[in-house]
Amino acid sequence: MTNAKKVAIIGVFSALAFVVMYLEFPIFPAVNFLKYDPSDIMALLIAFIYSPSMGVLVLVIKDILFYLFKSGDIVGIAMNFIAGALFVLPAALIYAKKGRAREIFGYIVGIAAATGGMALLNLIVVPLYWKVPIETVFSLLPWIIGFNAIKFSIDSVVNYIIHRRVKKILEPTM
Ligand code: RBF
Repeated sequence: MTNAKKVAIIGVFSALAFVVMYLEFPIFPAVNFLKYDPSDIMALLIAFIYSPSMGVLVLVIKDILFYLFKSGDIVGIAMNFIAGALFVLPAALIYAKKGRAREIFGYIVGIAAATGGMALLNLIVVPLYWKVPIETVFSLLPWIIGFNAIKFSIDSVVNYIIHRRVKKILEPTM
């Protein structure tokens, strides 16, 4: 694929991801600072169809755009990016276009990496960010784990259903 095509594809999918990130909504009232949005699906599609690094680039660009145009909260955006990368990278690296069993294993590892990694990171970041005791975060841990497990399970199911069709649509440009 030419560089011009790569730039075009990354541009289109980053823009799509940025727009759908506005749909963000909390899943659990106890942790309403954690919001679900479908934007990581755009990155996962590109990571599956083209390459993991192109998928991460989509994450970077949509998060920079969302920071500049909507949130202004660098901590929230950084957490969103790290969670997305912890999920997309293992899932796409394990899948690497090799069949349904590897694909499903990739999702499981991605969900586990993002859920486990973000549980640890929240234990460190939330006490610093809101000056609350770490015990408070421990009591929220089931909700934090549940949020990430649900978020990335939804993304996995949607990607599983649509990525082959999206690939067919993009094939004429490949
Ligand atoms: N997003 C996640 O997908 N998983 C997380 O574990 C997570 N932890 C966050 C912790 C804090 C303190 C903040 C401020 C945000 C966190 N986010 C996380 C990002 C959040 O869900 C949302 O996408 C961003 O705040 C942008 O609105």
